[in-house]
Amino acid sequence: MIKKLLFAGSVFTMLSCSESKQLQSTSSHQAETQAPALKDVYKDHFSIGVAVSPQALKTDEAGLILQHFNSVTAENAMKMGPIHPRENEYNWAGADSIVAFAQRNGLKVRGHTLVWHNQTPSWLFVDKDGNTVSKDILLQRMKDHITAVVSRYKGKIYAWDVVNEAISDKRDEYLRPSKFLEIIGEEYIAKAFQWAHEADPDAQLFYNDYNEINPVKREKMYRLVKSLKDAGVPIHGVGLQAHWAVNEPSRDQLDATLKQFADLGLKMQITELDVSIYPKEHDARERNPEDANTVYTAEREQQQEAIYKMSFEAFRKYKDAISGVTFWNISDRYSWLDNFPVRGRKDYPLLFDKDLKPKKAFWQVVKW
Ligand code: HAH
Repeated sequence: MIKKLLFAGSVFTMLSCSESKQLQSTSSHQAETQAPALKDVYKDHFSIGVAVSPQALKTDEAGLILQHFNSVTAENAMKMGPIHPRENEYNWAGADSIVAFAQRNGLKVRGHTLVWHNQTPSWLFVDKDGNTVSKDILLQRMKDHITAVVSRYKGKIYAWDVVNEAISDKRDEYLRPSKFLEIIGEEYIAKAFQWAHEADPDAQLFYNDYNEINPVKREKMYRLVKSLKDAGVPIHGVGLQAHWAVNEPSRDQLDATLKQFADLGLKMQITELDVSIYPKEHDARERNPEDANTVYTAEREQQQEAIYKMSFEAFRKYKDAISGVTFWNISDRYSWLDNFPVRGRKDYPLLFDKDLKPKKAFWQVVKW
C-alpha cells in the first residue's frame, strides 16, 4: 500500500496541477469500485490506447485517460485538413498539446493519419486557378506534408497510420477511387511510406483500414500490405480499425481475420475499436423514423457486452501478434458514431459511460 502511495506521489509530480487533481479524484473513484486499470490488466500483452481531442484533455476525462490508458491517438488534430489548412500554413496547436500531454504523463502516441481521402484541406488537389494539379505537384505536396509532420514529432510519435482507407469497398474494385489515386496512381501509397520513413527512420509505419472482418475487403488489404512488404517498402504493420457493432463480428470471422494478418509477419494493431449499439452500416445516410429509438436498452447493452468479451478473448489468443489496442473515443459522452452513419443519433459504443464509470462490458474486458 505504501509502495503504491509513493508511486502515485511520484506520478503526480509529473502532472500539471489540474491533471493531478483529476487523477486523484478518479483514483478515489477507483477505490470505491475496485476497477482495475485496463493498461495494467493488459501490460504483458499490448498497449491500451484511446483517441482524444485537445479539448477533452482539459476535462475530467483526462483523469480517466491517465488511469486506464498508456497510449493516445489524435482523433482529428493530426489529419491533413486540421493540421495543414493552407499550403503554407500549419496549425500545430492541437497536435502539439496532445503530444505534450502524452510526454508529461509518460503515454505513447500513435500518429493518425498522413494520407487519407477524407478531411483533406481544400487547397490540396488544385492550383490557384482551381484547376486540378499535376502528378508531380501533388507528389511534392504530399512529400512536404509528410516530411513536416513526421519530422516535428520525430521520436515522440512511435507509430504512424501512414495511409488510411486506400482499399475500395466495392467487391470488384481493388483501390478506392480518390484524388490521390486519380492524379498520382497506385504509387502514392509506396511514396507515402518512403517519405515517412525518411523523416523518422525509427517510427513504426502502418497501413490502416476498416471493415477488415469482411473476407473480400480483408483479402484486398492483405494483398496491398503484402505487395508493399514484398517490394521492400518500409511498412511495419497493419492497423485494423475494428469499428464493430452489436451484430458483428462473429467469433469465426474475427479469428480468421486476426489469423490472416498475424501470418503476414508484420506488426498488427487494433486501432479504432468501438462497438455500436446499432446493427452495422458502412455508409452515411439520411435519418429515418426508427432512428428516434436511441434507448440504451438492457438487450443492446448485453449484446455489446458479448461482443467486447469475445473480441478481447480473440485479442488475447493472438497476443503475440498484436502490439496495441486503441479505442476510438474515451467515454459514451461523445463518439464519432453519434454522427455516423446518421447525424445526431446518439450511440453508446465505449467501455465508460457518460459519468466515466466502467460499464458492464468493461468488466468483461478485465476479467479473465
Ligand atoms: C474512421 N473511418 C477514420 O479512420 C477516423 O479517422 C475517423 O475519425 C473515424 C473513423 C471509418 C469510416 C468512415 O469514416 C466512413 C465510412 C466508413 C468507415
